[in-house]
Amino acid sequence: MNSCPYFPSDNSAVIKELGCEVLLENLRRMYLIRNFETRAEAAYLQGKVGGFFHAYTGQEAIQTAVLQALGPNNWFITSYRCHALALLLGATPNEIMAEFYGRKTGNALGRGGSMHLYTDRLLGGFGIVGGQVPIATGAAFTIKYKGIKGEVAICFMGEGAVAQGAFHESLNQAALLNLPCIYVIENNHWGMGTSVERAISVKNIAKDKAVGYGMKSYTFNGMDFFNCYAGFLHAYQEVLETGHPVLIEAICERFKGHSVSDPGLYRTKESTKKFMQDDPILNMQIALLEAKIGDEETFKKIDKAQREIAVKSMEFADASPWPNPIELEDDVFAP
Ligand SMILES: Cc1ncc(C[n+]2csc(CCOP(=O)(O)OP(=O)(O)O)c2C)c(N)n1
Repeated sequence: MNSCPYFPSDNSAVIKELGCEVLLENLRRMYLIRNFETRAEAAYLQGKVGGFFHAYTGQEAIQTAVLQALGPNNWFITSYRCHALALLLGATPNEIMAEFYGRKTGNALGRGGSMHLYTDRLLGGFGIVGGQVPIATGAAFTIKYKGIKGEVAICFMGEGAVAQGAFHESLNQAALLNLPCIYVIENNHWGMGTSVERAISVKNIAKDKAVGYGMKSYTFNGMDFFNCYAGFLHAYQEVLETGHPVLIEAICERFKGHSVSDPGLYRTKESTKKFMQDDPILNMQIALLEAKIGDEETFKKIDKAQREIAVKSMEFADASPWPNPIELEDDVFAP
């Protein structure tokens, strides 16, 4: 088990800094992600969605906090678990759901499916474990090479990616060349059905790995929006100031199976029930109630409105046309 202390943060300072409206907007975003994933998974089970499907359910606090701390004007990249990041970066629920359904109105014109979503700042979701890490390093190189100020590249990956050679080469190069990159390991303890203890040789992943690259590292509570926000803001300001990359580990739980087809037999029902009590959305609501921001009624309304958006996106996708097979090779650059 990871024994690294979390980045020190203070809820009341974050509440004071962000204020009521911004905090409720972040809660809304988390509810949108949760509801969207739930409905999309239902659509998958109805046979409407082809290919793979990996929900971000349970991990919402991390990327929501990142967007609040960094703003959208940076370069983002992640693994196949990419629905939340696309939503946070402005891809509409309609276009994402239509992509899942393989429709022409989809985010990638119905050609990519659930693992390959894009926005003008999201360089994609990637199906090859660790495949996104060198690309993030390249984006950080571009920022430095062009002398762009006030931007970083931020790369999300699961803890499984840490064992890949691409991770090692990328972090070594980023540290060597002083590239403004934030590498984020979302440690949800499982790479498909393999536990982190069986896959990674060190316990405190960010702390123990970062030493080998001469990088700073931080460990966040990935189930806590406030801790993630304070930590990511600190790391962002540090990278902007120093130009040096950092390695972050956000410890979290994925509430669903690895993908929709994973029954999760490697975890007991009791352990799943237990860790699901540490829910990032409920955690945020408790903190907001303590600060006298919103009430149960407000939260219910937010949840319902996001549910309706998700349901509407299913209707939109259902009513959308299929792509024309003749256009299949348009925009394909490789021979
Ligand atoms: C190079 C490579 N090896 C194996 C796979 C098969 N695979 C897909 S997801 C996965 C687990 C990755 O787990 P992790 O990086 O912890 O991310 P998480 O799914 O937990 O977000 C594996 C082994 C793959 N896609 N790419």
